[in-house]
Amino acid sequence: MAKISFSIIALGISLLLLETGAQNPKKRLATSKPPKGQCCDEVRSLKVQVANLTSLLAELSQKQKTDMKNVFRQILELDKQDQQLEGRVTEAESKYSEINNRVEIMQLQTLQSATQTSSDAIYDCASLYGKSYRISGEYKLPKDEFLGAPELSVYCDMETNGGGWTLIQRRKIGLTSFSRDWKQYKNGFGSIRGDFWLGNDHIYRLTRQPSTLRIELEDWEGQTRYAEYGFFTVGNELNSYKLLIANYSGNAGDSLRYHNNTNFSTMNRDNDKCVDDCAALRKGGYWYNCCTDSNLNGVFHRYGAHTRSAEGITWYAWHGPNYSLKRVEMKVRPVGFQP
Ligand SMILES: [Ca+2]
Repeated sequence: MAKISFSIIALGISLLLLETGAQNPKKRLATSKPPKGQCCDEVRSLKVQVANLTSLLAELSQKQKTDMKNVFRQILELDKQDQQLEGRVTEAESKYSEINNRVEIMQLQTLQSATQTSSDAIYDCASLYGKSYRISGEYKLPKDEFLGAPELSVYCDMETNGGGWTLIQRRKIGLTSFSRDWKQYKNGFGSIRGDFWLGNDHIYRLTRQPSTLRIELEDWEGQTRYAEYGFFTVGNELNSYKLLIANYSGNAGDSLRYHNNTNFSTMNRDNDKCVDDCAALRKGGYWYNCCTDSNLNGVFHRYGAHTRSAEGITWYAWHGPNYSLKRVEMKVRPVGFQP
């Protein structure tokens, strides 16, 4: 405010100088001592001008005060509006979070009711069997939005020991390499009608319900054996797909017990319980301990016997560490499945 007043005064003075200078420049230059009457007239006129300017200044100063008041009032008004807007935003935010909460509760309720009425939903080959699909072959499981699981092609065994089995692994042709990295074992690889690994994420999804694992083996002489585990579950990726099995039955011998409670390892992820790198030595992805009592994702050796190393598709309890099996199938089914 002081600054503005000062500028106005300066303006007034310069106007005054300009006016007196411009009014009679010749006269001033020409006569250094003007006559008495003329001098008094000039003083009078200057006085009038000063008075006029003073009143103008007072007027301007008054106007400025009013303007400042108005500006101040406007600022207060804006501030009030701002507070109101802020209040509305807070209100909207709390409403949004409330709606979010309700959506979460609804999702949980839907998930629970879906689990309760599991006879309607299709989770695996057992669900399909329950819907009277009785022919073994390739089926599509619908995507599971709650688990974030995409649509999935599976092979269903609808015949063995009552059917309803979802295959998680098969070895029979021998052209697909099983020496793969973590990501490939995570997502799965191979052909669902030939040799494949379903994928650790999918196996995790399938074994979220209490599950049975059945392993079927065949040697190059055409003999078959099986091992069944009444309890089978695989952790999620954060838990390195840790294997938990129990309740063995069968005629192949229990060559998975040694791998119980171990994490999954691949060529680029050594999670085994050994100073050695088992996945590299055994050339597969598996729940390696230190290292194997079975190696179902090992190297396919035609005609079984091999002496190079214990890298074949082995089940020690049946054919030992140097005999690669001709055929393997690993399959899961919910515990308490009724054919
Ligand atoms: Ca190791």
